[in-house]
Amino acid sequence: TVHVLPQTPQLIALLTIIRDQNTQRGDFIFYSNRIIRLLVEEGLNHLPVKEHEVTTPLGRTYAGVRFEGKICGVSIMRAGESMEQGLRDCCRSVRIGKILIQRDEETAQPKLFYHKLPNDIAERWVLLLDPMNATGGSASMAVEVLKSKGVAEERILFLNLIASPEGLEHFASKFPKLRVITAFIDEGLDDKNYIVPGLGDFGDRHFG
Ligand code: HSX
Ligand code: HSX
Repeated sequence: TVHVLPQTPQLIALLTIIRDQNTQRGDFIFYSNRIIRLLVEEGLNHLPVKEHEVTTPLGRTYAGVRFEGKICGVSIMRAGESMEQGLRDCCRSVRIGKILIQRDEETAQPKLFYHKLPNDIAERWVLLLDPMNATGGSASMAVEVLKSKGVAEERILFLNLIASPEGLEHFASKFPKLRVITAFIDEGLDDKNYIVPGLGDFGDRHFG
């Protein structure tokens, strides 16, 4: 299932800055981090909480909730690494796994090079991080890696900034129980399988 962040004027303003070809790296990082924070908070909203009561300084009780599960971020290198700080800003000592997948720009086919994941990952909620979901090929390869480590589809939340309709369809048909949280769904893909209007290569704009 796909959850799109509320299209508030604030979010659209942030997206406008990072899509602008004249935005320089410092601003690109700062403003994309603000969107990433929103994605992480929205992702956390999808995790189950238990009832939890506290006493306030006024001696009154408050019947609240708390999250008791364990989570793990998994970034798809290189662009996904740009989302790690935003995750850490919300979850201070979160574990982070890495999957290195590179898309062949001639064929748009993803290739898996490396992965390193915490060994108890199957017991965790996984926040999969990649800012762009174009054909969906790279992210679905990452999901296959996670599934091979025993992570259930319903425990994976894929956080991404810009998705194409093609990428989302690919995901929905292959992994119906997986949740995708995206900030924006773009028009589609160009003949090189780049998202349009998009923002260019996220990894290049963030890392140089
Ligand atoms: C970009 O290509 C993104 O960060 C993803 O890792 C990938 C998206 O392309 P696709 O595999 O969805 O077509 O570097
Ligand atoms: C891209 O995926 C290019 O092929 C890059 O070499 C690879 C990783 O890019 P990024 O994650 O740094 O954007 O499509």
